[in-house]
Amino acid sequence: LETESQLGGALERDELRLVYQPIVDVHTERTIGFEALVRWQHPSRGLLAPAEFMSIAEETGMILAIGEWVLREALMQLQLWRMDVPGARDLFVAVNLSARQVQDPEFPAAVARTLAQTRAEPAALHLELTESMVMSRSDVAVQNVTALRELGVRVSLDDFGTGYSSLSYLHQIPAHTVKIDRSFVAAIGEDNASATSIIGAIVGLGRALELDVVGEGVETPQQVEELRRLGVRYAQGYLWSPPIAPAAAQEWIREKA
Ligand code: G
Ligand code: G
Ligand code: MN
Ligand code: NA
Repeated sequence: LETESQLGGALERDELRLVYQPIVDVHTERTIGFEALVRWQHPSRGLLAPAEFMSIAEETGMILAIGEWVLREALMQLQLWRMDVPGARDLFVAVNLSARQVQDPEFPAAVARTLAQTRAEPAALHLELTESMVMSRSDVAVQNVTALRELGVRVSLDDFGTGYSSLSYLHQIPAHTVKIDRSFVAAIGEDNASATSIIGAIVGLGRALELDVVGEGVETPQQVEELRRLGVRYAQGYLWSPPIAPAAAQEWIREKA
């Protein structure tokens, strides 16, 4: 309860932060974009990860205001980098959505407004959603995703392969990118033939449906070697970098974008 009332004031007190994890092309090893991840600089408990406050944010509905802040902050940051940092011109930023945002009929209009206000290029914004946020075809979520696509925004299916009906989900949601869940990547090298087969099958789907494929949670050179062999083009993970603060990301762009 205390956390709940404190979270209520976190936006006004400017306590939220974004950290950025590079997403790389596994052939060139160049950074092509960043996933933005929210943190709460709590007045007494230090820097909190989403696991410690996002469920409260969801339950109370504060997630809508937080989500708007995240979107605006990520796009403002991207614009600063694109204007000022050599190598940043073609970067994208990927923002995670919550179920409430995806189900909100006003969401596409809010995204359009934020894009206009920040003058960000729609294609430089990737919105990540998960299967559980988009349950049925009649859902407003499907209409929202279609409207977002029409704005020129790019849609990523996060944690792909872990839902109970990934194939029907892929059929319902017109996405640009699938992000292979890190559990499949972690299983590489653990003598797990099925993980390799599943990743290979996702790559095949990606080719057939013209989707970009990103491997998540890459921690070892062996894992990225196997992803390359399987035809996965993009990846992120601790092998390259954990999520980092904006100043460190800016240095990263100078060197690696
Ligand atoms: O950064 P970390 O690995 O702790 O993130 C844990 C989870 O929190 C991830 O599943 C991620 O998708 C989610 N998350 C991180 N940032 C945001 C955000 O800005 N909005 C939403 N809705 N979820 C986020
Ligand atoms: O669910 P989503 O894919 O949005 O989650 C992103 C989360 O994964 C972030 O909390 C981030 O800190 C975490 N993450 C990023 N790279 C790695 C990695 O290489 N290994 C592990 N275990 N977690 C990672
Ligand atoms: Mn994500
Ligand atoms: Na994921």
